[in-house]
Amino acid sequence: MMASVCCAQSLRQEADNAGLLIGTAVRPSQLSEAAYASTLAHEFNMVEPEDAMKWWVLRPDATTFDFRQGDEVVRFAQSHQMKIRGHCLVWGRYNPDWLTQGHFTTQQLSQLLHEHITRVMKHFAGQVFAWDVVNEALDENGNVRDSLWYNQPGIGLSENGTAYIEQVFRWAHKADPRALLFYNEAEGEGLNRKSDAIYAMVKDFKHRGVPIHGVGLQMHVPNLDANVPEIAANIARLTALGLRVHITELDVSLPVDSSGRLFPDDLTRQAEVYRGIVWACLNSPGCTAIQTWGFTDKYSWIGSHSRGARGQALPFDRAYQPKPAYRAVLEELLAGRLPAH
Ligand code: 9MR
Repeated sequence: MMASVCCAQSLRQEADNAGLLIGTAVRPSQLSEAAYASTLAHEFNMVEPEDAMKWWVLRPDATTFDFRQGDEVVRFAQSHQMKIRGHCLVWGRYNPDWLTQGHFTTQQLSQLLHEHITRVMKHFAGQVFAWDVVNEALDENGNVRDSLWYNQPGIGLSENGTAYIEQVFRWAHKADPRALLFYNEAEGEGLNRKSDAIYAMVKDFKHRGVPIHGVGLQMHVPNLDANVPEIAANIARLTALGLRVHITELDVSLPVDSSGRLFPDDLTRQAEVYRGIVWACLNSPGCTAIQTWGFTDKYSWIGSHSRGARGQALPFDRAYQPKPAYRAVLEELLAGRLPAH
């Protein structure tokens, strides 16, 4: 008989039982809000700073490291026995102006990036157990994106495909040999040209001994249409390489009308998308974490990003009440992992 949702205590407890990390992105400024903090600590066993460990927060200028916001997240997590995922050391977007407009040479950029990775990882060593080392480096065709770090002007490995990515994984491993190192990507969750390119890259890295331990599948679902069999197949091929998969940024945004109202049945359809994704992860032993990109509709990047056209993407509503999506996740966690076959 299926276990009943009535008696489950929290996502966290059921995830612990299922041997899964259940995490969410957090913003330190919200940790002082009682409902935010208590829901977070009760429901999740892992956190990831949504922005607090990015260049634009950590690096006010070329010589300063400001760890205050990151440390705040670490303190909260430690006082509630939660794991901490770090995000992200290398990303071609959202870098501070002093960096993007500094006219640095490749050699200077290489030094800056090496120093950044080393200082940040050493600062959080023993606290952050896994890092998104590189975020969103590939385009929709699977080509390496033009970026500051690759070829504009890059760190000295431009036109060498994934060589700059390999280089930063090597630096990261040296900085904190105990940290799990992830490549994190958007829109490569199912089977497509981008996910094929991710697969080819990490397979090559594994075969040549480049230190990489996992792939983060972001899983921002914009159209209530996640292809669960494809996602499961992609997770299966990645984990077959001996890599972990983390679902890193799950949210399922819904269209809202001009008065902010949802269309009928969309909360139920949203719940089924959440259910399918949790099922796909639980069905694969190498998929060890599921993380949502925020947890309450009160705070989510979707609203401003879509200029109000979409929203309500997360498992808790604006008043921290669980939505059908929450119940679907809980039910799947209660069902647990499928027996290995
Ligand atoms: O949700 C994040 C938002 O608060 C930031 O302004 C933005 C830029 O740093 O990044 C958002 O998070 C992104 C994540 O870091 C990488 N994947 C896509 C996420 C949504 O844009």
